[in-house]
Amino acid sequence: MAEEEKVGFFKRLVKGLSKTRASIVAGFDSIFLGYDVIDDDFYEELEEILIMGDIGINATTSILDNLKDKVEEQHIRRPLECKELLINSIKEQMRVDSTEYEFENRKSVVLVIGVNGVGKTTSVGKLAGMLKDQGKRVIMAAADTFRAAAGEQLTEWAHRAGVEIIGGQPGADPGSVVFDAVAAAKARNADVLICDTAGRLHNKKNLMEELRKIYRIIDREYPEAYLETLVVLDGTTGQNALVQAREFAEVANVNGIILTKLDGTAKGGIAIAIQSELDIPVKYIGVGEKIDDLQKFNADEFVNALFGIEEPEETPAEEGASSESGSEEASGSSEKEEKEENGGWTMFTWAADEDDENAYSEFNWPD
Ligand SMILES: Nc1nc2c(ncn2[C@@H]2O[C@H](COP(=O)(O)OP(=O)(O)OP(=O)(O)O)[C@@H](O)[C@H]2O)c(=O)[nH]1
Ligand SMILES: [Mg+2]
Repeated sequence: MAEEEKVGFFKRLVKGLSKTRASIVAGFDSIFLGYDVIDDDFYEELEEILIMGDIGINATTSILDNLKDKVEEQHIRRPLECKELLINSIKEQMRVDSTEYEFENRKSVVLVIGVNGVGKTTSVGKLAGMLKDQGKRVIMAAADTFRAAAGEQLTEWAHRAGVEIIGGQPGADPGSVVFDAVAAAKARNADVLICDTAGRLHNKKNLMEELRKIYRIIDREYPEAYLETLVVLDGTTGQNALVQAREFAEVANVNGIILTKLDGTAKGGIAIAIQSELDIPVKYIGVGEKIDDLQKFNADEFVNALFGIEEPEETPAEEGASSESGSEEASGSSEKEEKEENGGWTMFTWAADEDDENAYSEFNWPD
């Protein structure tokens, strides 16, 4: 993947959050420099800034309560001293435990859900690229059979990421696609199977039924796989994203959030609201439309970027931790498209490796 894109993560994040930051930072400057002592007016204005930054009323209230306690405990009087306290306590609240990414290292199925246009397909593509770069064998399932162009869109992402894709004809049962994709994942010994789903405006009952069906198939056909359900939310929609997260959490066992479009929003604070009100971690953020514009959520960097705090310095050598495995020859893959008839519906597959003669043969839809 584009080596010239090696701009530091923090810098890209800062760029992505520039609109959110501008509104919060201006407010912070005015109160942390404008007030000499911490008093009720100060707290009130701080509250307003946090709410305007879309951090949400509940989250803001708990953040402020926590801050007030600490200020009292530590006998802090000057606003600038409590700025650091405030930011540190938000960071603490936002930290995502590394066990939350367990699915990346297990045989897993990742189900990506969310309403229309939030960035599901794009995120599936980016996530596949990220995992592929880590040396994982990834298969995508195009289980959005609702929209005719959805399969093509995901196929393009499969090409970009250099991974394989299983799909069905428009109108096919999404469950049948998942069934075939599971069969393929097992046959190919895939590490991660990522399923894109339809984002049409579901009513809750339809959504529940569809998800239940998909879960049942995964459960029955692939019980050994670790199941991860990620809800994609559009960061530009602010509080509405929070409402969606809550609704999905009611019908599915949601393990995490992918928060997209943070490059074009003044509402990045919503990440904090989701974490504090729903207790669902934001695991990834989307900061653009390109394949490497998906980042693992990093509380320190995110909060620093949101509040306009300069990182001490970008550590010149990142201890080689992140990208080592990514440089494995990912580009030598060849493209091979084929169509296979299968019990009345067409399955399209795309094999990343020409040498892998082990491509799919027949997978039979049950009953
Ligand atoms: N700027 C920006 N655009 C994004 C990001 N993620 C997705 N998009 C754009 O959002 C639009 C919708 O993305 P899709 O991935 O098609 O969304 P979807 O949820 O799959 O949509 P449906 O399948 O129609 O429900 C596309 O134009 C994407 O390029 C992001 O992080 N930043
Ligand atoms: Mg889509």
